[in-house]
Amino acid sequence: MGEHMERTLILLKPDAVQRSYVGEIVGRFERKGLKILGMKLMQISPELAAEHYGAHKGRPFYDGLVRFMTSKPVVALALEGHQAISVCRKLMGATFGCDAEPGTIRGDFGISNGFNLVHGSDSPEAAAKELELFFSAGEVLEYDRIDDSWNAAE
Ligand code: DAT
Ligand code: MG
Repeated sequence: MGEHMERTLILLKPDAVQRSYVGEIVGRFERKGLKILGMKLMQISPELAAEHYGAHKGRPFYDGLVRFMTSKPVVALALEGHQAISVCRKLMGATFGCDAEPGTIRGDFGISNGFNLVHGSDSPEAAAKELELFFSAGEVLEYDRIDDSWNAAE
């Protein structure tokens, strides 16, 4: 990976899948220039949800968040790109749909606080931990893409 290349874990939450926004949301990340290294539809177990959201344990919204995230399938994405973590967070928008700016995923498609369509890692440390939680080694592929050079930092 180049100097400023990063990887991040994105989850299309159960509301995104139920509301048929998978293609639209994956397309936004893809068109921005992020490279899909891993992608799968999966059901999150209570144990995985607890590990993933461990930092929020004890918060008033925690139980509802785990119930929501385990209620229906999600799509997990491993994305790579120049400054991928902050770029993806910008594409996602503010946490609550009612605050998120139009033009962002949350700002365009949701109005709820809890049902906010997407998760994105918020630091390199979180990304490394989360990618390992959601993907096994063989599920994240390294490959050349024809437009890689156009999405480089230079
Ligand atoms: P983000 O997903 O933007 O990183 P976060 O990590 O602070 O936000 O919170 C994780 C998720 O928990 C968030 O996507 C939605 C839910 N959540 C956070 N605060 C909440 C609240 N006050 N009420 C309901 N849900 C909340
Ligand atoms: Mg977060």
